Amino acid sequence: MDTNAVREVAAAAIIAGGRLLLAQRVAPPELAGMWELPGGKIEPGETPAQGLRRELREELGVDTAVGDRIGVDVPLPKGMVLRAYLVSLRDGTPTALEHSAVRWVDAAELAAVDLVPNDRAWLAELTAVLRAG
Ligand code: 523
Repeated sequence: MDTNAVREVAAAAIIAGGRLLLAQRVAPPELAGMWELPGGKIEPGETPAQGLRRELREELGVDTAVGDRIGVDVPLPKGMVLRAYLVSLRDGTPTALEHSAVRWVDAAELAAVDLVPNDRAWLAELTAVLRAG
């Protein structure tokens, strides 16, 4: 593995009908119970879009199309970076296969939800997309 490569964690802003899909984390203990944009680590050899589609199949059982980036890069420990992408559903109903629950939120609900700290960096952009849709 190229140890100099920046490892990306990709997160999906899945928006449909004016609502954003959130998933409730089960681990680690400090994040368990909080809500996040689903996603995960991009593996070596994957494009971010390929890796994010794989993560969403594994975590939610859905087929998706990955679109544009949204919001800032969020630095993570160990030289990793967290990035958000606009994603649309192509097939399937999101199911919590690796989370404790999934839920769809509108802009007002998003403002009130217990979002993981990193994902709060995207609140303004997510709210703008939800209000536009
Ligand atoms: N985040 C995060 N927000 C967010 C995601 C998808 C991930 O802050 N929306 C953070 C949480 C972890 C790191 O990014 O510090 C890796 O995310 P994780 O654990 O969801 O990635 P996986 O599923 O690829 O990790 P492994 O279980 O270790 O394979």
